[in-house]
Parts: sequence; C-alpha cells; structure tokens
Amino acid sequence: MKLKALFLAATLAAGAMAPQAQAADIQTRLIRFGYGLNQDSNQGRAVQVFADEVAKLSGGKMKIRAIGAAALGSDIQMQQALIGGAQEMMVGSTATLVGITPEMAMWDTPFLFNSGEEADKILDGRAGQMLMEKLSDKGLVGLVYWENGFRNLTNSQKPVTRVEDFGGLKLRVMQNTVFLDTFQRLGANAIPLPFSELFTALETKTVDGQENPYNTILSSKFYEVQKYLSITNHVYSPWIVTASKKWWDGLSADERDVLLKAAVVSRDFERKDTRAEADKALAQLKADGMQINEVAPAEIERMRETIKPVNEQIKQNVGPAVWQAVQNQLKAIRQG
Ligand code: TK8
Repeated sequence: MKLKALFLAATLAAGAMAPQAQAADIQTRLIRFGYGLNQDSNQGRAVQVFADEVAKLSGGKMKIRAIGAAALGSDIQMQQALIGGAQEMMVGSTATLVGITPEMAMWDTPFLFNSGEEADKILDGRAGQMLMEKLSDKGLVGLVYWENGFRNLTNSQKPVTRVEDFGGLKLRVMQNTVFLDTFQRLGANAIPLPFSELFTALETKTVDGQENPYNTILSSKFYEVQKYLSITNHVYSPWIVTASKKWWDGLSADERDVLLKAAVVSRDFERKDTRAEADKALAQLKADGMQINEVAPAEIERMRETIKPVNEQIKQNVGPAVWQAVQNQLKAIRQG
C-alpha cells in the first residue's frame, strides 16, 4: 500500500519535472557512456551529472550507463567503437583525437592559454566550434568541451627545476605526435602510452614519469608511485564529450536536444568542480607525501623557447585559418 503510493508519487513527480518530455519525440534508450578516469574523479562526477540531467530532461526514458576506469577501453579504443557504432558516447582528451582529426592538435599548443577562463572563451567560441565540426566527417559528433586542466610533471627520480633535468627521464606521453615531439625536444625519452596503462607503467618503472593536471594525479593515485611533482603548467588540456555519428543520426531532434542541453549543464558543473578541486589538490598531494617544486619563471621561459618549433608542426596540422582564428580571438580577449 505504502509502496504503491510512493511509486505513484514518484511517477507524478517525474511527469511534473519534465512535462515537455511526455509529449516530445523521445524513445526509451540505453546509452553507453565511457570514460577513462575513476568514478571518484572530476571526470566521473561530471558524467554522473550528465546522466542525471539526461534522465530528468527525458522523463526517465533516456538512460545513461556510465562506464569509467577505461573499462570500455582507452580513449582511442572508445573513439573507434563510437565511429563503428558499437558504443554511443564517451569523454576523453582532445589530444587522443589528433590521429583522427589533426586539427585537434590546436589544443596541444604548449602555453597556449593563460587561464581556464581564457580557454573557456576560445573553446566555447567560434574556434572551438570550428574544430568540433571537423569531427563529423570522421564519424563523431562533438557536444561540449570539459576541463581536464593545466598539465604538470611528476616523476620518481628527481625534482625537475630546469630544462636539463628532462634529460634521461623516461616520460609517458599521450599518443600523439605533438606531445611526442614536445617532450623529445625537452630532452626526455618520451614513450606514448594510453592512460589506461599508465599507473602500472609507473608502478613497474617502465616509465619514470608522466604529466597530467593535479586533479588526475590525485584521483588516479599517482602520488603512490611518484615522488616528485614539478609545477610546469606547460599546456592546458580540454576533454571533449563525443557521440557516435552513426547513432546520433538516428536520434530525433528532441532526443538530441536533451543530450545537448544536458551536456551544457555537465560542462558548467565540471569546470567549477575541477577548478575547486585543483585549488585544494596541491595541499592534498603534499599531505600524501609528494615533494613539490615550482619551476622558476626564467626556466619556464627556457622551456617555452626550447619547444617553440613544435608550433610549426601544429600550424601544419590545423591549417592557417584555424591557427589564426585562435590567435586573433586570444588577442581580442587579452585586450579586454
Ligand atoms: C583519460 C585521458 C587523460 C589524459 C591522458 O582517458 O591521457 O593523460 O589526460 O585524461 O584522456
């Protein structure tokens, strides 16, 4: 009796929450959404927000099945599953898309952005949208960019305080030629590996170090296998939420609308959450036993100079139009 009343109340509440969903052209759908980090990470939390929002906006008809910790495969494996139509959605680094869409290398430009807010404007603006649209020829649909964040260096050998310290370090890099080139120029022995293999590679000393934002160093427990954290902020990495185009093309306009709206809600949540966590992460990593060093501005400048030629490769990847659009927009933002 009591249960039945509860059920009725819940049904009414669901109906009241999304009246338009009742009339809209929305079917019952199970959507597999894969991601690489742990459930207890900024990525996992935002996927949950997306899932809740999709359920709310679709009156419970569209159900996101969130699958984290790379259980559906690495970024690159999931991208292929999306292209083939075997998986519906995912979130991963734009850097892992460069093999498919070379223009995405734009976001791998070292020291491109000065702040997360600057990145938001470019990514959500014309340039970001231009690059997202490039995905559709390749069987993918880009929905929104999330913040992965500014990347910093960790390793098990020594504090990195100057360019010379990269020498001899075996560093895992993301699987893309820009990252490979960047760290080779700095003198490291750069080894491309999927993120899903990274913890084990660090633990077994297959590699000495890696680079990722504070949030990831924390949520992936890299502090358990890495002693030194050197603050370089050498590049800002976006994540991008994508869908299988094969699948997307079969959705109704209302269903797409639900996904796009929920994606924007998840994006706004994710950026706030990530920044709040990043602000506290250094203290936490220190408490977890990491030795942290800042890199002096003059040394950062030397790193910047050393890897400047990488920009030429990026320009070739992205083409002069995109490159110039980003530079112009940045200039406009910086002039206020
Ligand atoms: C997670 C990766 C990760 C990225 C990396 O799947 O590979 O280092 O920073 O966030 O996309």
